[in-house]
Amino acid sequence: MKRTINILISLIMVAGMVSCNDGGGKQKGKRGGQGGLASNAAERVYVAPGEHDEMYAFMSGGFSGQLGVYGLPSGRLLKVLPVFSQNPENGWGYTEETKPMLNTSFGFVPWDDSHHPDISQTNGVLDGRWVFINGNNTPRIARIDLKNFKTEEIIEIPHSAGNHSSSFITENTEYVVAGTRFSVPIPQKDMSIKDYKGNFKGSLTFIKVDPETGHMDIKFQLMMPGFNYDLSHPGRDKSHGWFFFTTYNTEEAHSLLEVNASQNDKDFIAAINWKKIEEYVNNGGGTTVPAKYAHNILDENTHTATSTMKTEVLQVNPMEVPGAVYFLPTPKSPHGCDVDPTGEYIVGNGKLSADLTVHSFTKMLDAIENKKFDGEAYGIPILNFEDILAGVVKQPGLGPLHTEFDDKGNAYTTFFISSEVVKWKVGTWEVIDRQPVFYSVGHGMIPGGNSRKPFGKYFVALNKITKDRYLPTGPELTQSAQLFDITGEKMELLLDFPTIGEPHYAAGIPAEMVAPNSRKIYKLAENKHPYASVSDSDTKVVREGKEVHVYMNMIRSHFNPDNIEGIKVGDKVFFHVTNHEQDFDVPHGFAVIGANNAEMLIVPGATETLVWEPKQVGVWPFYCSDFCSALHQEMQGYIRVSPADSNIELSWSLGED
Ligand code: K7E
Ligand code: CUA
Repeated sequence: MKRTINILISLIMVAGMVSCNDGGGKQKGKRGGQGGLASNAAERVYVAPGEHDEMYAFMSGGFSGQLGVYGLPSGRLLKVLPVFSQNPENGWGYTEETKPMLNTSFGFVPWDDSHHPDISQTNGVLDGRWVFINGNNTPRIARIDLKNFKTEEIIEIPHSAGNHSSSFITENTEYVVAGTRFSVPIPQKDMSIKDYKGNFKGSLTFIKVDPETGHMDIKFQLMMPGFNYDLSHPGRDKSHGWFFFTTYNTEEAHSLLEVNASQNDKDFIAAINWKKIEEYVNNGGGTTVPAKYAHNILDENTHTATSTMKTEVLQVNPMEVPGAVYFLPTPKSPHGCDVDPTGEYIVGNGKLSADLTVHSFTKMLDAIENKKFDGEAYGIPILNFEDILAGVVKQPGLGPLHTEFDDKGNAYTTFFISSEVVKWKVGTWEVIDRQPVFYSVGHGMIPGGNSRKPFGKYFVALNKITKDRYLPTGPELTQSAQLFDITGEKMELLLDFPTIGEPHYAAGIPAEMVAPNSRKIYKLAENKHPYASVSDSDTKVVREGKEVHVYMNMIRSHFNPDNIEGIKVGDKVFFHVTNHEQDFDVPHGFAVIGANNAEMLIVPGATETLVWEPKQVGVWPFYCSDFCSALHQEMQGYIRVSPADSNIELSWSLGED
C-alpha cells in the first residue's frame, strides 16, 4: 500500500511539472497571446488616470510577512502594510514605538510568514472594520485597522506551531481562530520525536474579539489529537456556531510525511461546536494552565505600542464537552476547508483525491442526533462518510486546494496540479466551466467569498509559479495573479499582474465600504505621545546619564531644532520627532548617518522615535528622507558629537547665527 501511494504521489508530481510547462505552451498556441481574451478586456480593467479602483484586495505577503493592498480591477499595488516583518520603508519594527509589536515569548521576532487575511463581518456580511492575518512561523494573529491602515494589535498563540488554519473569523467577528499545523508536545518538553504518536497534541485556539475596539483575548484552546490542522472556515447562517478544520497526517507520522502521511484513505474535517464550548467555558469549564505569550497593542493616541507577557491560558479537552467535537471522514489529505454562503455545504479539498467531497451540514446534524458513528479517534466520534455526504464533484481536476463561492450558487475550485480553476454548481455538483491559469494556482479569491454575501464580479487566481508570464528577472520572479470576470456563465481572463511576497489567501471588499473611513491625518492636538513636541516651546534636548532625549518637530521645510551640540561618543540618542503637518499625505522622513536601524516616516500629527548611537567624533548630518516640498533638500540639520570625556554643554537651536 505504502509503495502504491508512493508511486501515485510521484506520478502526480511529474504530472504537475509537465502540466505547468504544457499549460504555457498550449496557452500561447491556442490563444495566440491576447487572441483568446475578450476583445474589451483592457477596457474592463482600465482605471483611467485620477479614477479609483472598484475594490480593495488585501493579499497576504506569505514569506514577506506583510499584507499587500491592491486595487481591483487594475491590479495596482496601493500599499504594503507592514505586519510581522520589519519594514525600513516607514520604520515599522525599527522605531521605539513599533518595536514592541514584534515582541514574542521568543523575544523580538522581526519576520513571519503570513497566509490568510480575513475581513471582519457583522451578520455574515463584510463590515470593513478590520483585517486579521496569521503569522505561521512564530504563531501570531494580527489585527489591522482599516481606518488607519495600520497593524494595531498582534497576539501570540501559545502551544501552537505553524499557525496555519488561521485567521478565520465567525460571522459576527465573535472569534478569530488559530489552529496549529504542526502538533507538538503540550506543554513543550524534551522528549524523543519517535514518541510523537499519541503524545503530541494539536491546539485549536479561539480568540475573542471585542466588538467595539477589536481587541483580542484568548478565550480557550481546544486540545485535539496530534494531527496536522491545515485550514479552517466558520459555519455561517444555519451552521453559525460551528467551525470546521481540515486535518491531514491522521497517521501521526513524524518523518517523511510525503509518504507516511498519505497512507489513510481518509483524513478528517474536525467539526467544532464552539458555541457549546463557549457555554461550557462561561460556566467555569476548562483548565487554566501556564503559558507564555505576548499581547501587543498599538495605541492610536500615543502612537506607541506596548507588549504584555501573558502567563496562562484556558484549555479544554474535547472529552469534557460531549457533543462538541466530531470527525467528518474526508478523502486523501484535504487542504482547503470551505463553507458555502448558505452554511449548508462544507467542501473538503482532498489534495490526492480524484473527486471533490462535499459534506452536508444538515445531514451531519442528523447523524449526530441519531448517534450514527463509525468508530472514534481518541474518544472523538467519527461520523459515517456516506451519512453526511452531500455530493461529489466527479473528477474536476488534479490537486484541488481551495474553493470560493459567488452570489449565484457557484463554486470555484483551484487545482494546483492541473493548473486550472473549475467552476461548478453547488447542489448539482456539475462542472460548468474550467479555465487554465498560469501557473499552478494556490488560493482563489472572490471579494466577500468567505461570507454570506459574496460580491461575485471578480475571481482572482493567486498563482504559485510565474515562469514566462513576465520579463525575466533572474532566477526569482514575483508571483503572478490573474483576474477573471465571473459575471457570465464562463469565466473570462482579464488581466495578469505581479504580486509581492507570496500571496496565499486574499480578502477583497468593495472600496465604498472602506475608503470613506480612511484617515487623512492624526490631529496634532490629540497627540498623547509622552515625548511629543506639539508646540515649538516643547522642543528641547534632555540628558539622563548616557541617554539623550531630543524633542524635535518638523514642518515644511525644517526640523526644530536643527543644530544640536553636546552629544558624546557612547551616548544613546533618542530622536522623538513630531510631524506638525495637518495636511493629507505630507509625511516627513528622518534619517541620520550611521544609524543601525532605518529611517522613519512620520505621518501628519504623529510622533516616532529613532535611536542613534554615535560612534565617531564629528559633526554629522540628519535629513528628511521623503521628498516633501520644493525645499525638501533644505530640510536637514547637524549634530555635533564630541569625545566621551568632553565638557561641551548640551545646546540646541533653530535659525541662530
Ligand atoms: Cu493553500 Cu497557506 Cu492557505 Cu498557501 S495555503 S496556497
Ligand atoms: Cu520633509 Cu522632505
